[in-house]
Amino acid sequence: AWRKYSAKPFTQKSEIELEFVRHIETTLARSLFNCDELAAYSGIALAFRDRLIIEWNKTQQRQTFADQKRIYYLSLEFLMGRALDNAMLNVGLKDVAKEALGDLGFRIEDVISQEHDAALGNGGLGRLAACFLDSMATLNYPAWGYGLRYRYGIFKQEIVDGYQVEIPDYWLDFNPWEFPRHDITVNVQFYGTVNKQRDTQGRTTHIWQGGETVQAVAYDVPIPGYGTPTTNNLRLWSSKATSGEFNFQKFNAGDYESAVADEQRAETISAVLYPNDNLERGKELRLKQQYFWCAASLYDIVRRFKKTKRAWNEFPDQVAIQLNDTHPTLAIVELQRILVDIEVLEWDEAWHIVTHTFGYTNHTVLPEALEKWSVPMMQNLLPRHLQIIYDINLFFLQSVEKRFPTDRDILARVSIIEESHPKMVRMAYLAIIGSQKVNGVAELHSDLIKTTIFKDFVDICGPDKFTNVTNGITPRRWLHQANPRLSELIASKLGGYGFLKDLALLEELEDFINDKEFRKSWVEIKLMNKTRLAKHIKEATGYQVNPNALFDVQVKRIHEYKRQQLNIFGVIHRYLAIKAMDPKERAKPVPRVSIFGGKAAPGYWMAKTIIHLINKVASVINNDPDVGDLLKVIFVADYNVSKAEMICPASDISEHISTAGTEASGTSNMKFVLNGGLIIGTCDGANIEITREIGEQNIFLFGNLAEDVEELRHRHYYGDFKLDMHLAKVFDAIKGGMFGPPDDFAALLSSVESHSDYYLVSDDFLSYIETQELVDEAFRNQDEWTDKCITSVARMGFFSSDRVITEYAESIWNVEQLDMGKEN
Ligand code: 26V
Repeated sequence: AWRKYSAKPFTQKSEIELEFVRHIETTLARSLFNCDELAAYSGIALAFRDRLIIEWNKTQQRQTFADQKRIYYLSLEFLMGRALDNAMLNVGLKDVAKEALGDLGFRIEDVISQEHDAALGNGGLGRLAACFLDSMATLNYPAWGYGLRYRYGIFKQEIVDGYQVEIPDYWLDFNPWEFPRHDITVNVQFYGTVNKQRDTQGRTTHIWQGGETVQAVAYDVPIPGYGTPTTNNLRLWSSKATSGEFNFQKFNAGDYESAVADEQRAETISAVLYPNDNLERGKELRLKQQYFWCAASLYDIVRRFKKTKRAWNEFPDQVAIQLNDTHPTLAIVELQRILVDIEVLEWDEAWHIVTHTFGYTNHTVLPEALEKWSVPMMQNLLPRHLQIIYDINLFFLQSVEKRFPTDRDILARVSIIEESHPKMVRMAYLAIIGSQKVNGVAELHSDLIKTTIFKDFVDICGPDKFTNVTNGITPRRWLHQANPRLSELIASKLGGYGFLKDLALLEELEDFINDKEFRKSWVEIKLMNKTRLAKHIKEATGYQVNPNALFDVQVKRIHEYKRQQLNIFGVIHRYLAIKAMDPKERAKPVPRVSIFGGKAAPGYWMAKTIIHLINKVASVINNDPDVGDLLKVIFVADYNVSKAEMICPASDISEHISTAGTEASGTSNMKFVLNGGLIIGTCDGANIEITREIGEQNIFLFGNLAEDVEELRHRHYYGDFKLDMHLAKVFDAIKGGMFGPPDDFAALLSSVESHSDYYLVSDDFLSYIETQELVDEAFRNQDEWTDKCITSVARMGFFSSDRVITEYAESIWNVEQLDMGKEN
């Protein structure tokens, strides 16, 4: 009987208009006569949200009914960006919405750009999680994301006098995409003590008592798949003081201030995203965030499993939990605790379940990023978990000792506990021991972890535990949404948008490589995208750049290993060369715009120095009348997902130039190539596989190889170091004050000159500038350049996150797609 009342999704313009007006007038209580773009955004977002909710509810019912194994993706970061455009495209109604908005007097682009980015992530790791959610929904996998609902996402970056300034990102003012579930809460315990007790059967049990309790409240975000009714759920936990007697007592006792302080302390847990990437600092609040989120998520997952009334040994057949880096490793310990302490399973039975449930993805080999928590801190905050970790370690080390009785050092090397002062818990080791599979994110990276940081574990656990799943990106956001014109052009040749669901279909584009009209449109689209970026640059920086120049882009977090310093030194080299030219010669070089963007972690001084140098160099070069259009340097402030959507389609060449062996994968490299840009890069991360797919004639590779890095560093360390002569001239210019007080950059130069050049900037400099000359050369021949671009796009099918998710599902999760029958 309820059926006839159930809500229906709209499909037509008139219906969208009706819903839009209804929301403006009633939900928002505004008059249509003062409906500005922000209100229009709110109205259309609410209309689409309603539509998502219907599919979302149905999806949850369908998945419960199907009763299959589910995927739980645990990530401290989900770098989602904007949701409206994605929602409109995924349900296939953007064109209709555009018309409807047009009727009401709005341009859809202006409305879309009112939305605040959901920026709950630092960079690659968080964006990967977002792409995975998109692919899991699109492929109809029953999957949930679990994360934290930070009140402040990654900070906003402003550039003041050439320096980065951080502004808090308060993004929750109006967020139509989240649904508070005040009825879904979990109490999470911290601190306290552990007492042993004997139960009725004479067994020892552990009771974790006292301490404080914080409440986790669920906020749900619908994740629509593309061209499917599947709308999955992203559940973000928000922290709040428990509404229990504790506060109430204090309150009644007249201790109002302290009750409020408790409240605020609890809310602090989910207040802010840590803005470091690749640097672990061991702060207690971060550990609290991790446990809070793991405990709430595990409780939720177990609760859902228990509803099925299955036996515990079926848990791994119903639940696959993927750990996005080591940040959620405590989930392993928490599940063991639930099974042993609360559900009173035997240790071995519980551990079997745990180790068949989890998978762990490693995203970095940088030693400073590997998480370790001090034992005393963990003892204080999570006393029972520390005991369990010690027990896991004990049983593990016993098994290792049995197998390697003669290896004296192996136990100390692989112990979860590092015997330092203070002792430390090595989270990656715990994650490996507690998981059934461990994967890296590109072939080189997966090989490297097996031969370096996790070598002993390959010997102990066998090679089958370690595997590779090369990263990918969702073509929905990174082609169709970011570059609608290119997507449309491709669709016109391929007979529809099927490639958005099966990116390998792009290979048919090679058939059109000699199609004149097609090539012409291709080139026009690139120019339009560059013009759009030039307009943004003009508005944001005041600098005018020529859209016909070669756009050379490096946008990513600022880090020494990513080597933005190599790029800016190269720019200075180019500038000096132009200055040294006879004015008549200056017609020769290819005009270039060097575009940088990216945030530095607030405490990372060297990264901030690099930003400062880029901005100083920009102001000198951009104002030098000798240079004109030949060279411009731009720093785009506050690089984020939305800016990436504008920048990726507008590059001719982009830079992925990390020291070989340091960038696990990289994913922006894929975004740029998919949008018809070429890349200059080192033999690192996914660059290697991109080369394999698109062909080495279509990429500009340079620099030393990963296998040579150790040897080079070793040599530097023992004094065998000579600064590259071209780089020396660049340094002389900086030291001579060409870009402001040289002291400002002294530490940066000396990291190369006198501190053994750990990132091999000098070693790769010559190769870099020579390769940049090859880029110029190639760009002069626009026809050949276009050949390379089209061929590359045609061969990028492999890098769809749909392929990635399929690999995870088949080789790690053992999860099936939901059969959508006729509906799909
Ligand atoms: C580490 C830490 C350390 C503790 C403080 C907070 C924090 C936040 C994030 C991280 C993770 C850093 C690892 C990371 O982002 N890796 C990137 O992952 C991308 C997706 O796999 C990959 O493409 C990049 O190459 C890799 O750097």
